This record gives sequence, structure tokens and C-alpha cells, in this order.
Amino acid sequence: MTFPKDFLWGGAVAANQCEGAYDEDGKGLSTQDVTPHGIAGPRTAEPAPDNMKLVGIDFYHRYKEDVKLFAEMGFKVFRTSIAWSRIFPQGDEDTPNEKGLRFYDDLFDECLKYGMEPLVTISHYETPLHLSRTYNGWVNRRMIDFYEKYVRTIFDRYGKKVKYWLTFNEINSVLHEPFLSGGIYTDKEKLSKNDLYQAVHHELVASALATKIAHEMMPEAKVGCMILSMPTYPLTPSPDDVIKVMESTHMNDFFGDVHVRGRYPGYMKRYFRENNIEIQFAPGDEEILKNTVDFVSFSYYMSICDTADPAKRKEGKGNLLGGVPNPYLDASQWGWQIDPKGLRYVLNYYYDRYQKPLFIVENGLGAVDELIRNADGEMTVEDGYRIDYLKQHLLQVEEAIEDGVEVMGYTSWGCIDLVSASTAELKKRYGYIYVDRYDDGTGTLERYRKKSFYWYRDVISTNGAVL
Ligand code: BGP
Repeated sequence: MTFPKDFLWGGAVAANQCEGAYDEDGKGLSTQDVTPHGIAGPRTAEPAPDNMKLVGIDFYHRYKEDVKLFAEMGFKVFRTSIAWSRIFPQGDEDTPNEKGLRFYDDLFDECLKYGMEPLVTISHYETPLHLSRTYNGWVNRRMIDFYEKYVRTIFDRYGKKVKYWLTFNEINSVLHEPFLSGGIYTDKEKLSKNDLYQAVHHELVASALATKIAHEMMPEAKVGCMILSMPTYPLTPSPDDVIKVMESTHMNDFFGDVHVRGRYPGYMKRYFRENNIEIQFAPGDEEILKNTVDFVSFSYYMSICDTADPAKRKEGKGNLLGGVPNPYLDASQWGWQIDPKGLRYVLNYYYDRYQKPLFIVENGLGAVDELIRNADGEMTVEDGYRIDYLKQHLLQVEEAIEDGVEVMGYTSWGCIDLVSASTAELKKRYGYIYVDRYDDGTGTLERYRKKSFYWYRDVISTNGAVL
């Protein structure tokens, strides 16, 4: 039996992509409420009716039904995020919103009722909009104080219910999506590298501070960083391509390295020097950064290639990061290249680098699904393509465990259909559970079990033996 007996099988979502109820029970606006078109499209001044996230899949009102379905699949863990703007609607006020706090109390209780551990992302692309507009998000050092107040509040409230915490979703994505990831209001094109990396510094300090506070307030808690992983292969064996890949990989490894080693790596100091970037460290920052994480978590959807040859640098479509397409790989309907072996590779890579337990907290296939009535008269989706994708990836997780990598768990992304982060569409579906809701705003919001629902239930009940 390869998978450890306490392996944490489950699924993942984020508040802003499923909850809806964007202005209910005192919730303030978040950056997501003014981005109806995902990462590519323009922002709106006010929440616009075509923003699918305003209703999402109505998880806010239907979470009991959904958690019950997760329990039916046998989830040991459920990853979701807390919407910061439900707890502190503006972000900089003194008193939290009791109704927002109560919602997550109820949600976590519902999970625990079925023996499901909540795995909570503290900040998943949903900065309170007021903090973004007034302070320019993480460029401003005061964000550390607002975040500290928020984490103290939720640790105090949920410390007895939640053991696993992630400080920032895909923290490295701020380099590519400063607004959605870091609440930075300045247009990406006008943002200086200095401000961008100063924002990164503030997030890194905030993350280490949250880890320190978590350990003080909740001795049993396990805190992880969360990295958007995208293994990068050299396009050719040319040493120039290899060095190019080493350098571009450093730009992402920087985040994990600080979280695990507790200090800035030499290659980054060189990058700052050569790009005239001067990071302001406040007294005490170096000490705070020494509060390192208990585990390393990451999302994995695809690998990419890189090359030093400008003539070959045609960018492919990608999940926030571009990258050069790999001629050996097929792609999803959204152009994301499918590379199960890359998951074994990245698990080994991180484990060699960090020697920390690893948690795969996102992986999955976004596809167009067709709801049909099957021979038994049930409404379902025959998503063999999704089963195949997940199976191939899980077989590589098994390989990595055989390699000696310590893997804590696996939460596939979008275990129930939800709104896509990059495109804000509902037609890009990841779930084991189909949600009857469409991009024109129609649909009953009914839930239906897909074929993959039964498959994943069997994977979990046999602890991976059926793979
Ligand atoms: C990650 C995000 C998620 C999620 C996922 C799939 O980058 O952490 O929020 O959405 O990607 O991406 P998409 O929804 O764009 O298909």
C-alpha cells in the first residue's frame, strides 16, 4: 500500500469562486467583486451583473448540501478560504463582522460533523477592495498590520476547529497578477519593479508573522506556504537554455525558499542589485522571517518550457505564467499542457530542496462538460477524460511516495464546479459535482454527481488501491 494510512484525500475551493452572496450579512467588497472577466479583463467601478462570482454557485446558502456530498465521497479534508471582507468588510476597521465569523463557524462545524478536517487559505485572491483602493494593497506596509489583526481574529475564533492553515494562495502569482493576487491597485504596466518586490516583501513578512502567531496561539496548528508550481524544462539541451531555466525557476523558488529557510537567497540579492531594486526592511523583519512553515503546499496543473533563444520564445497560454509550449505534451481545451510526470518531478524537486512534508492542494482538469440523462435515468456527466487526467496524476503521486517523498495529502481543485479564476467562466468545470449554472446567469443551481464522483469515492475508500 503506497499511500500512507492517514493520507488526507479531499477537494479544494476558494470563497470568491463559489460562495456568491457578495454583499450579504455585512460582507464588504473584495477585489473579485469588480473583476467580472477574470485576470485578463478590465476592472469595473462597481460590481457588475455579468460578474459570475457575485452569485458563484451559491455555496454560501448551500454549503450543507455540498459538504454532505463531499462526505459521501469520503473526503478527509476540505480546503476552502475565508473571505477577508466577510470578517473585516473594509479591512482596516477595529471590530470584525460577527455574521461573517458565524458563517465559517457553521461551515467548519459542518465539515467536522463528517470527520472532515478544514484546510483554510487565509487569503485567496480576495483582498478587501477598500485596502486595495486606499492603500494600494501590499505595496503599503500597513497591510501587515491589517493582515495581523485578521489572522489573530480568525485564529482566536477557529483555533479549536481548524488545524491546517495556508497563509496566501499561490503567493508567487503576485509577480504576474498584482491586483488579484496582491490587491495592488496600480495598473500592472505602470507598477515599478521596486514597488512590486516591496509588496512581495510585505507578504513574506506577513506570512512569517502569521506562522509565528499561529504557533503561539494554536500549538497543534500546522501552517504551510502555498506556491503556484510550474516545473520549467529547458526547450533544448543547450547550456544557455539550462541556465535560463535555472534563472526563471529561481523567480518562483524565491517564495518557497524564504518560507522554508527563513532568509532571502543569494540569487535574489543579485537580481535586486542588477535591477536597481532596493527593498526596505523594517527593524525586526529579518527576525520575523525566521518563523518558517511546517509544510509546503502547492498547486500543480502543468509544466512549461523556457529558452534563451528569443526566436523560439513564443508564449503559450498558461495559468498566470506564460511559458513556451512543450512539443511533447497535449493540452486541455484552455491550452494548459497536461504533464502527469511533471507532478512526480516537482514533488521530488521540492522534497529534495526543502525536506518538508508536501501537500498538493490543487490539481485538476478544467473542461467543458455535458449534462446528460444516463440509462438509469440519472442526470450526470460522463467525464472519463477527467478521471483519466486525475488518475494519471495520482499514479505519479504514488511514484513520488515510492521515491521517498513525504506527501501529506491531495485536494483536487474545484471539487464542485465553480467560477474560474483566470477567465471568470462557469463553463470551465473541474468538479466531481456538476452545478446547473451557466455564464449567461441562468441555471437552477441544482447539483448532480458526475461519473468522476463515484470514481473518486472508490479511490478514497481504497486509499488509492484502485488506481
Ligand atoms: C489557481 C487558483 C485557483 C483556481 C485554479 C484553476 O491558479 O489558485 O483559484 O481557479 O488556478 O484556474 P482557473 O480557474 O483559471 O482554471
